[in-house]
Amino acid sequence: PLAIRREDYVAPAWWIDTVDLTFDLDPAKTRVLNRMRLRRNPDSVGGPLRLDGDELNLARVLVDGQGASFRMEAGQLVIDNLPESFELEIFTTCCPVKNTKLMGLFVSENTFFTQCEAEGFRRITYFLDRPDVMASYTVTLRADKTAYPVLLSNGNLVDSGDLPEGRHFAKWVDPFRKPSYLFALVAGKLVAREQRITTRAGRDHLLQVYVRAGDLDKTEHAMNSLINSVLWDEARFGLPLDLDRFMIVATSDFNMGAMENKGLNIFNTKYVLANQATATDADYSNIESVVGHEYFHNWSGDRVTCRDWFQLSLKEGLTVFRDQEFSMDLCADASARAVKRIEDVRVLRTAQFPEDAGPMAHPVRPDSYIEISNFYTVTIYEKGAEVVRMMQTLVGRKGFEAGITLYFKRHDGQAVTCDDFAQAIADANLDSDLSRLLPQFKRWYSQAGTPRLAAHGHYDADARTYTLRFEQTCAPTPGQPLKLPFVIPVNLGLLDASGRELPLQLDGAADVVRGTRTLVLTESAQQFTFVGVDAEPVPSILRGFSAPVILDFDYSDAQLLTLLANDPDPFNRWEAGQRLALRSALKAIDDSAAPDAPVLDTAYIDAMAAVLRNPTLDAAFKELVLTLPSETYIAEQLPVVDPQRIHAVREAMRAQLATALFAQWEAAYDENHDTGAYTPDPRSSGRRALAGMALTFLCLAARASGDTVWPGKTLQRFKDAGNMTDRFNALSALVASGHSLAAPALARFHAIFKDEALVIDKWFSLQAGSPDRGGDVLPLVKQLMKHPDFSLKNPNRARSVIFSYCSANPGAFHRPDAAGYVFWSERVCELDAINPQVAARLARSLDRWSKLAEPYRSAAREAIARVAAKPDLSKDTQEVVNRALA
Ligand code: B3K
Ligand code: ZN
Repeated sequence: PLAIRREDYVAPAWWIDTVDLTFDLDPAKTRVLNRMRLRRNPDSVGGPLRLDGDELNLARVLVDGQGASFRMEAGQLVIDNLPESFELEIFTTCCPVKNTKLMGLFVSENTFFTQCEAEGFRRITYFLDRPDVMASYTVTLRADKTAYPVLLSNGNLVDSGDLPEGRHFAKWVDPFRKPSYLFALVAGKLVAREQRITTRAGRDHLLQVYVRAGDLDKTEHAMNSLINSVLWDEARFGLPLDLDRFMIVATSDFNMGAMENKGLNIFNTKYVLANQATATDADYSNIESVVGHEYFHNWSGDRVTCRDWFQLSLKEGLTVFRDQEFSMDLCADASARAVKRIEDVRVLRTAQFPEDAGPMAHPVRPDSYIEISNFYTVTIYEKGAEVVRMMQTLVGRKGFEAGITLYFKRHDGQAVTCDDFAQAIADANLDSDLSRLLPQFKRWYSQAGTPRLAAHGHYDADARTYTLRFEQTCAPTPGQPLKLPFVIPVNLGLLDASGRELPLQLDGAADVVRGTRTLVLTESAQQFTFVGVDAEPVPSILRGFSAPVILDFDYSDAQLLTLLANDPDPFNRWEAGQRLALRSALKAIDDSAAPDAPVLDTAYIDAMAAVLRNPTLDAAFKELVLTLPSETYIAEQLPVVDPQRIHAVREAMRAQLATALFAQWEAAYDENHDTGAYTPDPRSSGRRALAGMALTFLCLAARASGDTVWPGKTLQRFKDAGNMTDRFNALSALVASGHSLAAPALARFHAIFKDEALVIDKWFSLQAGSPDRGGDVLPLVKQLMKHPDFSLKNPNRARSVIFSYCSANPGAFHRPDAAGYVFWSERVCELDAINPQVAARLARSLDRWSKLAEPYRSAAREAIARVAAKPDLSKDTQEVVNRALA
């Protein structure tokens, strides 16, 4: 397959002004009548009309009402010799019930849904299926009234009524021009939770959340999240809801989380449905983020969209940043905000940093792709959000809001580029560092790879100065051997030895800052000298994770303990604990001479005990501090990775924490397990998280000591729990400790929730992700795939078993006998024939194969090569495995 390159962008030869679609919906054969008005783009190089199409049956093409001659070329419908402007009518059919790719028009549980981003609209009709072609849509849906009572599309319902033979119709008009990827329709038996709201601008809106009839009692949280999103975007950025009616519809068959179709967001049920009996605190919080995310796209994506798919982060990075800010602003206090920030950074460092160091590394604005679906990545989304966040750091919160206002004023209704975005933020802040450094700042868009920032401190007692020297480097990535220096905002504070914040005065500058100061790095090497420093300070560098870089600083253990105990910046306080744990882990992994020696030293254990006992710290923060760096994160720090060794060392650390802190875990459980009537707010969910962690460690300790009290209590907790969070945490504690009570608890859990698909996903995923003991997880996973509830066709279910094993359970997946890799290659091939997007995502779980130690490395390579050799592999999976082997 051919690579598409960013440099090759050319404006479309034709514009489509209006689209009038009529659907006769039938699962086996849906008829689509597409009538469009087109005109030549005078600013283009010209050429024939080339319309994209995929798996369509073409019946008729009329130009201005006359049969027209056309040809098919590489799947495109090509028409020559067209007038300057004309009406084009195309009649096609497609087969939604056979659409297992879930792109275009598909059927899920007898309901029609669409997914068009990025290139799914061409599976519905022939079209200029590219985001810079924006048209006005009128859509008429016709279907059997009993089977499909609800008929939805974008915009406003302008007409509806009955048709002969038990059929009916609905006609929708979208008041906004949009690219084809934002088109949507839904038809089926659904019910809606409805809410009318009046916004501060004084406009009335109808909000609706559509679900299957039995799920209405799980829509309150999604609705509240939607209301909060509408109010927040208006209050924080002055961006109002621009539609009379805003709809969310849930489907259980969906490739990703959700989709921001104009006025008709379609969601994976996982990010809509929640009540306290079926959803965990994490589910509640994800629903809030995803509902917010899709709603915020209404401006950052829909009103202003991408010129081409290389600009994907224009809408995704910005919208992730917006949903992060939304969740942060909903937090009641600074501690909850810090917890949210730590969680976001953890995702970035455990998923995006490895991507940036692996075969799929690409810039936030990529230069080429074979299949765009492969580029809905943590780099485009999460790193893209960090790039936007750095802009905010450089221009300040108010300046950033002014930049956003200018961006939407300048580009409303347009399809634009990442350059246009950065330019607008800079132009609204002409005397900022961002404006001064804009071309260099934009290297964050063009250069892939995670920069490494090495810092060295030098204290001069005679001069009473402290000098910090920074050196930045960035390793080569595919196609980019050499990198130029980035603009790196470094938030910094200095503490004295007792942990008090020092005033910061830069040499030669008059101003003194108390607390955090932002240093802006631009050179490969740079130094900053602080004056009036009475004793060697402890530097707190990169507070709040002010830039997506790897910071190397040769902290002493004592300095890290000082930061852990005192840093007023909660992010760096947490980070100090992570560094200490990581240091011990790396030392133990290296030290094969003493495989059974304790990994964690007394100072660390004492510090953790102090954190657990500290009455001024929130439970949520304690839970994060006590969570050891993940196996994936530890692996990233090593040049050669032995996954079994990492797993063994991390498990030993957990066993040590369990036993050494037994009394503290008991206290933590006693103090936090009763959270009263269920609410998913950060404070009480933090307490549930810490109580859950305590149970896990208490059961682990029981495993070592033979104690039966805590496993028994845990089982009782599992039975009595008043909400899914407590119930699932108790179940996980039994499973994670490998206790014999886990089996009956799992059986009971299945029996209670057999009709709740999302809970059954948790049941599968917990087992496939359970800690390996002597290679027992792979046989279990194979067993689970034979369970009557398992299905490869449902992406959530496939992910709950296969991804939980291959991507989230390294200690079980990387087997010396290579059976994990064989299993992986078989599943990738099987899935590829059903759903290439899901297969290609799974294919990425071996991204980091070349770092593996033998025998893993050769076996993994062999497995990837086996996938690559499969005939008829989708271009999605081909791109992933070929890059892995390159
Ligand atoms: N924009 C969609 C993602 C579409 C993925 C297509 N393969 C969801 C989101 O980011 O909000
Ligand atoms: Zn998005």
